Amino acid sequence: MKKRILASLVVSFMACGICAEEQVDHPSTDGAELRYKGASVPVREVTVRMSPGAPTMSEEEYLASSRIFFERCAGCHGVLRKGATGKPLTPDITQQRGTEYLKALIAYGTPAGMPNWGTSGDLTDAQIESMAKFLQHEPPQPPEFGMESMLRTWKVNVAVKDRPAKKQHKYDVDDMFAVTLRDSGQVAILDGDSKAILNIIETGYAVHISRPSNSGRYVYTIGRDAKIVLIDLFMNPPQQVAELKIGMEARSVETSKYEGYEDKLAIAGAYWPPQYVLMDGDTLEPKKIVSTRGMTVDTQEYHPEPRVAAIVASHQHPEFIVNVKETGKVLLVNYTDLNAITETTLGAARYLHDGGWDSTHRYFLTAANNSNKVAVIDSRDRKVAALVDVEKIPHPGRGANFVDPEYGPVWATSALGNSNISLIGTDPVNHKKDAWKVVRTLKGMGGGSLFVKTHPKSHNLWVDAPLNPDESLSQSIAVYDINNLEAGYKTLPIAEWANLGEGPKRVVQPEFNKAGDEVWFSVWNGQTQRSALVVVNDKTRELVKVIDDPRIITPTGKFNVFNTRRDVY
Ligand code: DHE
Repeated sequence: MKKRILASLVVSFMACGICAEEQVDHPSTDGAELRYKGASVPVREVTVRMSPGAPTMSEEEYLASSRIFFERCAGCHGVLRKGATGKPLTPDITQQRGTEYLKALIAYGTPAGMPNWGTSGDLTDAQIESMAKFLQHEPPQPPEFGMESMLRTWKVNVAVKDRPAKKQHKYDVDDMFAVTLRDSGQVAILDGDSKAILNIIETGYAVHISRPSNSGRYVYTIGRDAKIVLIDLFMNPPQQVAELKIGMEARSVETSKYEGYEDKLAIAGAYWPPQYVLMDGDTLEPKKIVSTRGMTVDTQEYHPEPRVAAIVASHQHPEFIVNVKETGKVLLVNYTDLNAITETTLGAARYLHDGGWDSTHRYFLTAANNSNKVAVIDSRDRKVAALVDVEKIPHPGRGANFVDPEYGPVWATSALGNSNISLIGTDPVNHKKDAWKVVRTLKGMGGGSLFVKTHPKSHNLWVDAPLNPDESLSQSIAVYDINNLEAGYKTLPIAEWANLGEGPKRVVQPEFNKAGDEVWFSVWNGQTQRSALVVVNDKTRELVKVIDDPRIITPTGKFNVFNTRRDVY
């Protein structure tokens, strides 16, 4: 039986970091990874697909179970249950296992990372029984999201001709910060110099990242609900001027940076449906939608749901570099002619996630976090320069570039799964024997790290650990002297400086100001608790300012306009 139902599953979007921690309590589960990946999927409409051979269940039961699946399981197992961080759960597998086996699996979890939903008290016996039956049916199919759906969501709120020709305020656009206010679905625009909040802008649900246009005038922001909001920083105060939804779930957005194409185009990648979309840079008008469905890089099997992870704009060619997570492929998407898009497909490794440029902006280094590798993409020669082995679950953000006193230019990544910071040599010309190898491993505070950062003017390497279960680590930052790496790190009690009272107070994502002399941290607390931004003097490592305005709700990523548009990190 196959029936399309607009079930309007209003799936409440739990704050993945915080709620997942409260819900998951399996002794052998990697807590940091689950806290990070176990986020709910904001899918609202599904098609019920009952399968022959599966235990009978009512449509109501099926829909209730699919709701639980999207809230708690899809982040790891994928919307179509084809497997991602979690194992595949398609009917050919689950029907063989049978109801009793699946009930035990869901109730007790596994040492490989599946949480114990039953013994933790998160799911009742009746819910577990339904889930065990539901998993033996075809996965519900969320709708596609093509041009017609997209155009229905497209709005230009301020026409290009009505936007100011020059900036209308005294602030330096290049030193502005776009700050993700994750759980309020907003972005705060702050002035880097005065630290004043210039505006709070409504964006998508559980907003994820922001990227400024090449000129710095515009900021593109994307929410987990795949809504892009375009912010014009020339306006006083900076304001939202256009919006578009490119699917039902997404994480990445970027804009064209190649000479002659500056500010012209934008691209966004979706988790669901698996596709990327090219848009007009100043209106967000969608121009081309390209599916990423296809074969996996290694086993060469079809994957129906390869999600789009990080996207960067090439400086070498008029191309976007698109990470396709589940197939482990990197696409070089040439945008010179939107009616004849060419894609160069590079085989890397699974599952591609985030990454950033080396200091020359020729090589894109990106984490394949399930393979424990960093793929090095040579954007000039359009090839994979190397697949570098690193330790468990690399997570660089955009990484950090500096000159190692012994090994020359390196790019650094920390990790979710262990406390090491891996330094990879990036200079195949003057340091050939060290290029594309881990040349040095620094011992960090602990696992659960997400982001590292430095700046060409800084001698410090800053490393967070927001997902470490030990609060003394997740609420602090580690800082290394790049000229004396062997001396190890010092910790700064950033959350303590913010003095916020109750809450998890995770210290996350260092980000420099334009001058490279101050570094900003988010103290990410619960939605109803006080959060803050903490600004530190990079040279003295002393506190400059705590920005604890009540409007700063659950801050996570911060994007300095100059450093982000020029890929300085
Ligand atoms: Fe992110 C970047 C996906 C959870 C904060 N995150 C990215 C990118 C991807 C991604 C694909 C790279 C975008 C790019 O460069 O184009 N993130 C995901 C997930 O799938 C995941 C694991 C679970 C989820 O359901 O979203 C996830 N991310 C988180 C968080 O829990 C974080 C810590 C807090 C939050 O805001 O939700 C978080 N992700 C960030 C930040 C960046 C990011 C701050 C950008 C870092 C940068 O410096 O560029």
